[in-house]
Amino acid sequence: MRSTAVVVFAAAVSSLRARTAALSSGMAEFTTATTGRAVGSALASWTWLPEVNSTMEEARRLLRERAAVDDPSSGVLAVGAAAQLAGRGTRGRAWLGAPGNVFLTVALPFSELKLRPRRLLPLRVGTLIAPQIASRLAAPHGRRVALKWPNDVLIGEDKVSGVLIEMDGDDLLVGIGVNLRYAPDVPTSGADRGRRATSMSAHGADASDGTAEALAHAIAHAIATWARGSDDAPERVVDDWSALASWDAQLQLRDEGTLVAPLSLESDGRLRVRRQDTGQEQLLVAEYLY
Ligand code: BT5
Repeated sequence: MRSTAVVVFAAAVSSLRARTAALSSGMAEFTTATTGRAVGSALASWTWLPEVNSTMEEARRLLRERAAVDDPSSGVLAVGAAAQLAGRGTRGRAWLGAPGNVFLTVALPFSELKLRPRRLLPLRVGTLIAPQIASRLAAPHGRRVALKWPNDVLIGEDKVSGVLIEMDGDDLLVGIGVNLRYAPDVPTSGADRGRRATSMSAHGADASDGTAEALAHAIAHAIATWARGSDDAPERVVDDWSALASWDAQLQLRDEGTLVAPLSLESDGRLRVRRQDTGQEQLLVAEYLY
């Protein structure tokens, strides 16, 4: 096993030299320029592509390929791309982006995840992404990174990252977009309206060539490492999430347009809010497929 890893690593090393310099974490486990196995890593497979329609579809394709060769080691598969042509958000909304940003999907074997209740998963994912973003910003900005329920990442009031979760057979596909270099103009009306976007580079992050791949890999590695020992206590997820949450930012219920103020996170991942129109409390459930 180990010698295979060394051979793969050696073969890939020359083309990787420039990029590995930028990798901050999990570097020793980063094995190939295009696709490969990170032996000994929590990430069973890492692929980086120049351009895709959506990393969600690429993840599905790679999972199918893996099943076809009857690869006995399932484990966490991740695929990122330098450019994404048809990125999507939840409920058919579009995810905008340009090269220099992060487009990533991490496929987790669902039945192996021990965290219960499963509704806490998207919240845990948010707590794994936010520190990866905060640690790369210029010092004062890192403290302004916050989570908006369930797992958007904000800098101040503006969205820097979004997460889309889908199921594919037994795999949970976690799609992550991060505005590293570029913040798109988000529509202010229509079905795709949303809060203002911002980028990490606008807050002092290095967004030079190679950094998107390094950040994508670091996020995938953090999620895979968590998944390997995912018997998280629910209280810990609730505490971690609550510590990072943006409690001051009001949320707008998409369908009704009503503003609500977040109050607390329930132990099953639902968010308790107060409606601005009636003053009544309400529990929000994230729309995920489980
Ligand atoms: C999300 O949806 O925030 C999930 C985004 C997931 C994107 C990743 S990229 C890799 C993977 N492959 C994919 O095809 N998708 C995933 P939602 O909460 O529905 O937010 C979408 C809304 O955010 C849009 O309707 C816009 O209002 C706004 N938006 C679009 N692009 C944005 C961006 N780059 N930054 C901030 N806001 C954006």
